[in-house]
Amino acid sequence: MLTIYSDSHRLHHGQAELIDGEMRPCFEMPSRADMVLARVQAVGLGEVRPPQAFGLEPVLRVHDAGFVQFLQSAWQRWSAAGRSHDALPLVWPVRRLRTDRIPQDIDGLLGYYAMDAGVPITAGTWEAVWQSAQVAMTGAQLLQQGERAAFALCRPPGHHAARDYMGGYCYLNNAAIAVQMLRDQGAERVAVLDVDYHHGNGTQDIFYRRNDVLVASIHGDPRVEYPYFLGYADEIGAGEGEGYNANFPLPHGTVWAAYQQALQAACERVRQFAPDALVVSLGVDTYQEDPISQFKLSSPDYLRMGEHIGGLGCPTLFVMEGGYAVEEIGINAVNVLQGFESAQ
Ligand code: OKP
Ligand code: ZN
Repeated sequence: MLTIYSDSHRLHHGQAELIDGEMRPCFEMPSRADMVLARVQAVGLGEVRPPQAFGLEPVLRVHDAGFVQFLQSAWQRWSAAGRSHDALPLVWPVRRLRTDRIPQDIDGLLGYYAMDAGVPITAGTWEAVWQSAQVAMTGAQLLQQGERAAFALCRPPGHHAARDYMGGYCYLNNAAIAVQMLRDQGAERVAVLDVDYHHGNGTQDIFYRRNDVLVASIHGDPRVEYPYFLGYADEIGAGEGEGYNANFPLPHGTVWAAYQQALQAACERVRQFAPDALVVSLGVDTYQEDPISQFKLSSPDYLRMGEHIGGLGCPTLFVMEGGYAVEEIGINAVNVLQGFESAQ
């Protein structure tokens, strides 16, 4: 399987995130992607290629132009305000506050375009975010050119980012951009299977009213887990998209036996949809040692996960999302890819 990777991810390295009431070093760090790349090379998964340049147009097929402009200019605005540490939002428009007026000041803009404080913006963030999206688009093009599978080693991740907001370490929704590109290049139906521990609220939101893209997600129950405000089982899509969103929330402590049942059900939905292509939002923060997550999968379980996905027999683009147990992130992610290949 081909891997697409860019060193540019290193340009994004937030200093700190707000967690448990403290500013602590960001869990979403450059060594995550380095470890995954090292494992891809150690097992000889296949060739590693740099991304191609697709420009802004495919990004704007998914994201709001004002939001993208904000991302591009946020660091400049922040540093023009005399600040040198990471940019972070600190006020959000909750119920009955106005969202029909976009603030002009950088602090207002950060709050307007963010869902949480998990999205530090640094001098190099935009370039890393941009290249991460190009990595995903390159993967989509490979599928379109006839590859059976590809691995987009994206960093930063994307599935919490929606049309016009960032959040949860995510800025642009790499998987959604890849899905839209596949659609625009002729795939009639595209399915997303999101196996990251956290609900992919951004991806769900982007495709919620559409019947050409099925989104299925297995994740920690939002009653007790981030992102808290989306990811319930009764979110089934709306309008034309009714029946084309499927959530499988699972409790803290979930082990493989229960996870596998949800995975089987999600795969069944994908099979019924008969997609021309599948995009897997591949987070491995379901791992038992993950420092911010509460599922209990072991490293061999990821081989089984890959086998289930491979059993769908669908052209598949894997897009890297979360996974914060840095020592094992490479083993776990590449186990999914090798399990997938073994089932082909
Ligand atoms: C990004 B991805 C944990 C706080 C979680 C944000 C998590 C973002 C995860 N107590 N803060 O889905 O892996
Ligand atoms: Zn996650």
